[in-house]
Formats: sequence, C-alpha cells, structure tokens
Amino acid sequence: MSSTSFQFTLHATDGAARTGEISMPRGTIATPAFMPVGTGGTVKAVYMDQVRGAGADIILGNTYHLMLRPGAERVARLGGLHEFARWPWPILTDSGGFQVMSLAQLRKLTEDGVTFRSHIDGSSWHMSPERSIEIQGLLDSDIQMQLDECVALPAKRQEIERAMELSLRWADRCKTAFGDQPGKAMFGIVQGGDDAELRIRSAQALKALELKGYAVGGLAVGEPQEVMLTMLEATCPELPHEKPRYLMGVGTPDDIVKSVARGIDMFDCVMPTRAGRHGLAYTRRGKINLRNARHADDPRPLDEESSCPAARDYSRAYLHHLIKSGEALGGMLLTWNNISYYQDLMRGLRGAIRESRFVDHAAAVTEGWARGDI
Ligand code: PRF
Repeated sequence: MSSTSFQFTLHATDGAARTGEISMPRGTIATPAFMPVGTGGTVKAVYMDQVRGAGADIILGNTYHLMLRPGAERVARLGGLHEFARWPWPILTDSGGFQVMSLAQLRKLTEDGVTFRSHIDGSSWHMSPERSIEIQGLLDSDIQMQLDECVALPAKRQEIERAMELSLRWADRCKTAFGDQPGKAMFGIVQGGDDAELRIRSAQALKALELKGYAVGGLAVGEPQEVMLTMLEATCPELPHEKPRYLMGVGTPDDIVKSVARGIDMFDCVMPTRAGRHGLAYTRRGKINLRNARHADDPRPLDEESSCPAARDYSRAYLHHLIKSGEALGGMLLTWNNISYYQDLMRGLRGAIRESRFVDHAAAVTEGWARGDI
C-alpha cells in the first residue's frame, strides 16, 4: 500500500541481505530494487508501460539533463516530470554533480557549488546545493539526492578526503533546502573513495543528519569489483539499519547480487538500457551479443521461460537481423528484454531473502550465467 508519508519497512533479512518496501504517496517500491535510468524524461527505446510491466516500481531521472533541456521551470509549468513523461509512480532524481563532472565542459567547483558549460550548446550554468534541490522540487521528484562530489579512482587520499568533506557540508545545506516534506525524501551520499576510514567517517556524519535514506556514491568509478565490495563491507554497517541504502550507478547483475549480499537495497545503472541499444541481451544464461554472426540462422528465442515477450517470441536470427540492419526495433526489443531481466533478477533476490535461501539462490544465479546456453 502507498502512504501519505515516506516509510521504509524491512520484511526480512538473510545474512546482511535485506528485503522490504518503501512506501510513499506515488507508490510502493519493493526492495532490493533496480531503477531503470530515464535520464532525460524517457527510459530510452521503451514505453513506460513496458517499464512498468517488467516490474519497475521507480525510475531515475537526471537533474543535469532536464535543467539544460527542456528546463526545470518548463517541466514544472507542464505539471512536473511524472505528468510530462507519463510515469505516475515514484521517481528518484540524481542531483547533477556527477553528471556535470562526467559530461559538462569548463567545470569549476567551489564551496558554493559547480559552474559549468552545457554539453549541448555551451551555455553557462551554476548549480549550488540549494539550486539542485530547487530543481529536483520543480521536477516534483519523490526521492531527491544531495549535491555531492564524486572523485574518479585512482585518486590521492587528500583529494578523496577534500571531496568527501565538501559533500558532507553540501549534505547539510541540501537538508536545510529540502526542509520537511513528509511524502518525499532527500538522501545523503557517502563518499570516501577506496579508503575505508574516510567511508566510515562520511557514513557516520551523514547518519547524524538523520536523513530518510543513504546512498553510497563514488564507487564503480574505475576500481576493481573487490575494492567496491570491501568499501560496502566498511560502509553498510555504519548506516542505520532501518533506512534504505542505495548504491549509485551499479551495475552488472553480478555486482548487484554481491552488493545485495552486503546490505544494499537500491540500484540504478544505464547498463541494461545502453547494452540493449548496442545489441547485447542479458539472460539467465549470461550475455548474448546479437551482433555475432553465429545467431544468423538460430531460430531459438533468447529465453523461452522469460517473463518478457521480447525474450520468448522472437528468434535470435530475427534479433540479429534487426541489429545488423540498424533497425530501431532491435534496440527496442533488447532494451525491453534487459529491463525485464534486471527486474526478474531483483524479484528472485527478494524472494530468496524472504525465504532465507539467499546464498543458495545467489550461487544458482551465478551458475546459470557461467553455464551459458550454446
Ligand atoms: N554521486 C552521484 N551520482 C552518481 C554517483 C555519485 O557518486 C555515481 C558513482 N557510481 C553514479 N551516479 N550524485
């Protein structure tokens, strides 16, 4: 059931893995959850009906892209992002800092925020923590993220520490700017690079702010998976047990299973959508590259047991043909398949945690990828 306020309820735990639900006015989010990425007000190459039908409870939008085009004030005048994009269920928006650092030109970071030029038309912009929250409010985002600074790894400890402390000061300013909105949430973001001590300091300081949820940022930015998992092992125990934990921008199915095992509740990543547009299908038996000529005569579907028509009803030969011909439908079907695969993966993890068989289930899922099907 949805509710008039933001509430997180844990239903079961199995080791460090947890399952529960976030309940808020626009809907309920079953966790562990995967949020398809809808950067500019669209989950690329699929209809919102397909995203919903696959089982997504929440999608992600980007402050950076939407402020530049079509503009936050315009989206607000048009009724907010849910109405604009025709997705009435919860939306989480990233704050913009990460995208500024990866996409914008002539970036300048100061205590007050970040100044940059648009990657679209070169126009000049400034974003402070307060303006990021204001924009996320204009979009009418349900879960808003603090402005933070994410440092790419490897980096010097001094640089990681400076960015982590700046992010903490910005968390405080975002909390004030967000104020008291019972049906919505503002999440803080743990930074601290690959340094466990800095991660712990960041998590403890954010915990003291008593936010409604916490993200782990600054990971999957060039470090090996093992380092990411070690950072989760250091960070998660420092975060309040009764609040949701979101690992930003992660990841592969394997990253997700291993992060759920360490106590993460929410994920987002462009991987299923971007890979789909590039001819890559995720299945229970691993990844299939439909560009490969070995599929040209293969009448089999991607996975006859999938919940998704794209996986059941079309031959690999046809999908190969679409991708090789540059047909839009190829990317559309594979995106649909991949979003469905990720949602099925999360549903399976939730069921396994609820029934205290997470370790066996995770091993079976991993075994399936390794087995392959050809
Ligand atoms: N901060 C924000 N968004 C993000 C990240 C971060 O550190 C990452 C890192 N994986 C992805 N998206 N605000």
